[in-house]
Amino acid sequence: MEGSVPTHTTEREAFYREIAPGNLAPLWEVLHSLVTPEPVTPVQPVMWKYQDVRPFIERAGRLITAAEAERRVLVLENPGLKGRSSITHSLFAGMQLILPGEIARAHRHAASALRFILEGKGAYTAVDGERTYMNPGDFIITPSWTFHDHGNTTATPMVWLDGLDVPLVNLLDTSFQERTAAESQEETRHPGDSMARFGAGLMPVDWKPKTRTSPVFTYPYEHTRAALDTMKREQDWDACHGLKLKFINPATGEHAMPTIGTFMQLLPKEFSTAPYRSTDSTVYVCVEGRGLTHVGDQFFTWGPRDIFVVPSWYRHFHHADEESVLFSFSDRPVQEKLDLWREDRGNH
Ligand code: 1HN
Repeated sequence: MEGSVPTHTTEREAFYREIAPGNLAPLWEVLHSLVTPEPVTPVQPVMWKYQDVRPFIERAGRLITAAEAERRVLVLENPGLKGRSSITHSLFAGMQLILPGEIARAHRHAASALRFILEGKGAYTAVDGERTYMNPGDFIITPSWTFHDHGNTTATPMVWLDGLDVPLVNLLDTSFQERTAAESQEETRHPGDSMARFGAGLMPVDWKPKTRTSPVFTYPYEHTRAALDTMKREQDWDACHGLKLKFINPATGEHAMPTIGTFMQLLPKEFSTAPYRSTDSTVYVCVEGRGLTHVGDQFFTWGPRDIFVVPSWYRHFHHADEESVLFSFSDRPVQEKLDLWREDRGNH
């Protein structure tokens, strides 16, 4: 398997040319790059500092309306995947701006989306007739094929990170999308309804899930931060992760979304994680604190709202200069379901 490419001879080259018009090709010429001993990814380690991107977001706000753009999003495109609107092989990420008074019209698509709120307070996103008012650090889900629209009724801009499984959906040729006739969907439930039904360790007694996505579509930072704060008192730090939680679907105990795994981790001040790698290329967002991540041959020094990528199977470690909180997401649930996910904790 790890052998080299067979020798090229004029006879062989002639043979390859002869079979090509019949849509045939020799496997032995490409086998070594098709089946590699370990992951070989075009995804590159990369970071976007919020302070560098923010002025461009503001300019986009003057250049085009949310109405004309449908979604005013600057794509975070991995330099290893140019022209493919992807941050990793399977995932899209972008920064969305919605200005005071604007709405982003209702639509739905096969792709699942997450919103991770970076800046602003109090604009809403509506999913299936229920509005959620957004605050920094909140993680919000738009499940596959649910109508959603966003609106900013506050006096300040709102910026969030969108994470979608669009590249995966398109790899599988399973994309559908449609709009509603009305720009905004009617409110059919009160804000907080899904949290009350499913987010308090309870659920309606005869409720049966219809999809694999969490029925709690909002995970307020307040709750997440309080959980980390309480847990950190025990000081049982994982060598590779500090204190790391995954967002779950309370109805199943599985990941909150079927295609995108989402996590929040706390690193205490001056903690260095042990080197770690896993097969799911991961997008990180610093929520609080300051620190650095070593990945590949790079050091990323991060602070609040900075975003960086750790590609599949790249060994990396984090160091926190201050107590830090990192949100992250990847296609780990897909890999797990297909029995493909692997990690390497060194000896930890
Ligand atoms: C989308 O529908 C939204 O609904 C955001 O806010 C980003 C990126 C690619 C495709 C669809 C949204 C998107 C998107």
